[in-house]
Amino acid sequence: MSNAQASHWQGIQQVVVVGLGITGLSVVKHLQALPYNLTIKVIDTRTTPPGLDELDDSIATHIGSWQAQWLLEADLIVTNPGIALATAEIQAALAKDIPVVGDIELFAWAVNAPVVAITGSNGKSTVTDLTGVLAKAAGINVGVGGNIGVPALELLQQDCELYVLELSSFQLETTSSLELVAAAYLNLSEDHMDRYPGGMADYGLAKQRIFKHAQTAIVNRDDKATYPESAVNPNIDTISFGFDDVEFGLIQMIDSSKEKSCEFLAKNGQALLAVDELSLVGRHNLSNALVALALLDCVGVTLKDTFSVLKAYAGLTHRCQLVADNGGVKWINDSKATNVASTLAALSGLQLDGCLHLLVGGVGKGADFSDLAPVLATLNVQLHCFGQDGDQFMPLHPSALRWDNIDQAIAAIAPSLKSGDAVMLSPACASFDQYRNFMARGDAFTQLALHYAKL
Ligand code: UMA
Ligand code: ADP
Repeated sequence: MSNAQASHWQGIQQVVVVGLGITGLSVVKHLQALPYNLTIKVIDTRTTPPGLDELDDSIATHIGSWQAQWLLEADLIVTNPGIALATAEIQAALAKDIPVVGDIELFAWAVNAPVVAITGSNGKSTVTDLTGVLAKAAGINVGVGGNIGVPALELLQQDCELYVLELSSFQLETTSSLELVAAAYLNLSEDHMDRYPGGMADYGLAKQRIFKHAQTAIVNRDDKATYPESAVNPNIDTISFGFDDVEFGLIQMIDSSKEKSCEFLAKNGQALLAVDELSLVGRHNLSNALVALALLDCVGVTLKDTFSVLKAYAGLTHRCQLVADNGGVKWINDSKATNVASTLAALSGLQLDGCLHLLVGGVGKGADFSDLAPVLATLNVQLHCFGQDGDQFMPLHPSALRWDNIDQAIAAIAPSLKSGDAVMLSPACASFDQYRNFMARGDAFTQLALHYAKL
């Protein structure tokens, strides 16, 4: 460990980890492996927090409520991204100048290799995964993690040459010193309004933190909110992506092998790869591919070494995933669409001959769903509203029907399905009212799709 890394731990003896889950567990393991003989305590306000069984007996735990005294005695507090800094108990500690950080800040204190990171409201996981897959194709020993589901601190054990991190606004709130070779900010649209009382301004400010110690910002030409504010980092370089022919973009040119004009992914007007050779579906995924290429360009990867793998990459599960196609009826799992913009992206990529049965609802997180109405008005759609906030979707389209859950909706839809129709779960909401997470919701939909597709 370097002197600079050790300096972060000077004067720290008592560390309180708030929130277990996979993040809290990774933090405890990281702290235990440090050479400082720290006293570690864990607080989780849940009565049966995930990961409790995996803690060893040397860790003091307080479960089911807050333990304000422990927080006020701490030299350092490490919070799970699910804990808002605005929480009264955390504010009381901050008022006493006790530092509060997240797992990504601890990662920043320890990492010894280049890091690139991705934030934005939609597309983070796809870009993060794709960047990792392409880096691997170029022969790099790469670690991929963060909000995508592998805690960043766990990656350090792999001793990688490059780290690719997906960072949520929650994680960025508690990150101050992460040095990045490149930071991509994909887009900003309404999400997590229940966590940000100051609305979009607060949400956007949290995301801007990704640029604080980044050399290069990768930004969206169609979304000015993704550009670094000079107060955050006045010296940062900027590379943009978008659908015109500037920097990372798209160009139209004759493909000699096909003897016709085709669209190409391009860098500075030079063709990289024909769009029709990609397996990824939807215009939003062209942006995602351009960002992954821009990130890899920043770390010195020869882009053409990644093209054969980029062509074959078909995306992650639960994102506009075709899970059954039976008798011309398509069943599409887009469970990861947890906000309005991602559902709009899924709708914009659809080409159907028949009726779209769209399943929406769950936990709305304080969002305004009205932007869906004008798009739904242009489609041959039957809207099915379910879950805790299903009522909020009912005024969006005259066809709207109300169901308790997707099981009930699909049982009613299935008998009338005809060739050319599609059933799509793209709920624009979080899943926590009825499922453990969006994966469990997507798996439940897939099971129903496979069951009814067989009948
Ligand atoms: N919680 C409490 N009391 C506590 C601790 C947590 O009520 O004392 C609640 C939180 O309010 C939150 C949940 O528990 O609702 C989060 O805890 P968790 O055990 O699920 O957390 P982890 O397993 O550590 O998962 C976290 C991220 N979760 C959140 O940010 C809410 C995961 O992102 C991430 O993959 C993981 O760390 C690894 O980095 C999930 C997510 O939903 C997928 N992220 C949001 C999103 O993508 O929209 C930001
Ligand atoms: P995130 O990790 O930011 O939630 P994902 O890659 O998991 O992003 O995709 C989540 C949802 O957003 C999916 O439903 C997908 O169809 C949609 N999506 C993916 N990329 C984009 C993009 N660049 N712009 C808008 N929507 C997108």
